[in-house]
Amino acid sequence: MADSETHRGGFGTHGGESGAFIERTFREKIVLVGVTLAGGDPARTDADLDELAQLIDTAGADEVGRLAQRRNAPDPSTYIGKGKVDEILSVCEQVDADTVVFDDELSPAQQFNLEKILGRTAIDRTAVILDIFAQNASSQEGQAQVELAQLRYRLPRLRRGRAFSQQAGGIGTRGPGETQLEVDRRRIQRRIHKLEAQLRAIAKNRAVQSRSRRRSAQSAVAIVGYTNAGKSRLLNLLTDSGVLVQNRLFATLDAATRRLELPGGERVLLTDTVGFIQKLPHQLVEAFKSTLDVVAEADLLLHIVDAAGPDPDAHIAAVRQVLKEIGAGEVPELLVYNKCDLLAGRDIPLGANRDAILVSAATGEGTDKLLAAMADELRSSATIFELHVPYARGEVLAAVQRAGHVLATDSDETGYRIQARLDDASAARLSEWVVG
Ligand SMILES: Nc1nc2c(ncn2[C@@H]2O[C@H](COP(=O)(O)OP(=O)(O)OP(=O)(O)O)[C@@H](O)[C@H]2O)c(=O)[nH]1
Ligand SMILES: [Mg+2]
Repeated sequence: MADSETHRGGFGTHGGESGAFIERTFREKIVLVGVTLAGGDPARTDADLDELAQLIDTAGADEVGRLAQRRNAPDPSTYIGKGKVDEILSVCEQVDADTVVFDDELSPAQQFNLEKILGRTAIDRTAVILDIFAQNASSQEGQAQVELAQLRYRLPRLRRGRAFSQQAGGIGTRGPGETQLEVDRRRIQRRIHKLEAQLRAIAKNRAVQSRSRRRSAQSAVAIVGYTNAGKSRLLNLLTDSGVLVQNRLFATLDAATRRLELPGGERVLLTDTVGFIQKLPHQLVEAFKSTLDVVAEADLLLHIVDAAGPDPDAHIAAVRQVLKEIGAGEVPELLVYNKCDLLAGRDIPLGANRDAILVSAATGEGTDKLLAAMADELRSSATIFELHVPYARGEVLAAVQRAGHVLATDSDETGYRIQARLDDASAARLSEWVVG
């Protein structure tokens, strides 16, 4: 049995104050653990662990071993089976690991039990991603968003006897009959409320700015995609900017907006955004919601895919999942395969996406086609139609809502009058109901 006193817990004595789950003063040795649940594919689990290794590296630590298990369902108390926990313990002892990282989110109880048995920090992918975000946040808003996400993750994981803060005295110290745990919870709650208020104020300010942009009638285009797909480099190329580009995950946390003129003279506002990933922690999605509003409110998305990446289709699916979560599932999207210069002779793994545009932000190849496609798309998606749908045809109303963006709905004696922005194909399908 390892001596639990020689290793800090993920939420132990150091966890609270520094905010980091992985130590930064030296490179921690980390064992990765993945589970393939019923119906899952072990090859997928292995690919996920490769990505987790990349996350660990970005967070400043080294993978020294990995274990995978197939299970029908997670074990409620230790996530993996008891036998596997013992196996992890012996691997950890062999390689003198500091921390064990699970690829899926652990419940607070699972985490507690695992740390007790393993005698070392046990954390999950979420904690690693939170760490990276914390390292990369530079703006006041980004820092507040990351801290909020961290505290919401930490709150249910606070433990008795493991102080969140060592500070004593002053406001917020323990009242009569109050345990240290209660004091810590209350302190975190207060901090959460303060951050929420701060973020609301920043978002309100931004909403005022974006309304004034709207009045200038420029189209808004947002660059979205998996982390490290080349979004920032493409923004730099298209707009001659100097946004930070790095071969690291989550280099960009703050949205950057630049003006861009399309070949036909149309002016658009192009915004680079935070990258997405599979199993993106919901705490982060929540905390970044106001920043991600630019995506939900955009007229068009450039969905950037790393053509040379390990599994473009899985990345596309993960990005679309997050887009749905942030209310941007219906925004028209141009699929753009980037880094085509790296494929040298190999086929581009387009799969079902034959219409995708191929570019290289490194060589500039394909960007003229991209600009032309953006102009086309904006023109077609900007057409506003008026439709008249009889009351009895509720399914047509639903079809309009699915097909486009409803701007206004009114009603008369016979039915609904709807103003909607539709693309050409949808307008053709609904032509029977179009009146103007
Ligand atoms: N060879 C090649 N490398 C590229 C291309 N586009 C981007 N890269 C490289 O890919 C890495 C990531 O690029 P970024 O532009 O920072 O990627 P991002 O999508 O903004 O990433 P995050 O902000 O971290 O989500 C950098 O090392 C870039 O130089 C490309 O077309 N070809
Ligand atoms: Mg970026």
